[in-house]
Amino acid sequence: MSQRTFSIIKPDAVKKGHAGAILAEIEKAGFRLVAIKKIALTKEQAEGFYHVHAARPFFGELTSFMSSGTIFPMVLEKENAIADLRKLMGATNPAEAAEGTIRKKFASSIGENAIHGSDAEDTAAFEIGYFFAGYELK
Ligand code: 3AN
Repeated sequence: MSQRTFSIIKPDAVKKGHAGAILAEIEKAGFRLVAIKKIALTKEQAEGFYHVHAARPFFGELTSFMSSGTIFPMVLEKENAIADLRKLMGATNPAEAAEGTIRKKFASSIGENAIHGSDAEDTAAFEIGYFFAGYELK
């Protein structure tokens, strides 16, 4: 059954001019692009998005980075989308990411790691709703 997930091309990848190449990888892997936006977050908006990580030691660094420049939030659809996108992204730390993954190709560090992908159905639903209204999802 088809499933939706949420992803962000992060500021490091956008600044380096990798947004198009990352989108191409995603489409090549069979995802349908349901919706996409080009925006920049305020620090408060980044804190709201990452509220589950509020107690983590890297929360300040993470939310400063995610509000440091343009991002492309998007909604993607395919069978098994959540798990398959995580596989395509590779490990959080690019040094541990498998060959052929987006983070292996485009990420520079554990913090500046090119792409976000939802890790479960409930987080995907929250994250899609944080950035997109129902009428934007077709
Ligand atoms: P993932 O994005 O692979 O699901 P999480 O959920 O463990 O990883 O972490 C959320 C985000 O927080 C990561 N994408 C990464 O940008 C950042 N992050 C995780 N661990 C660290 C760390 N040790 N130092 C800085 N940033 C981190």
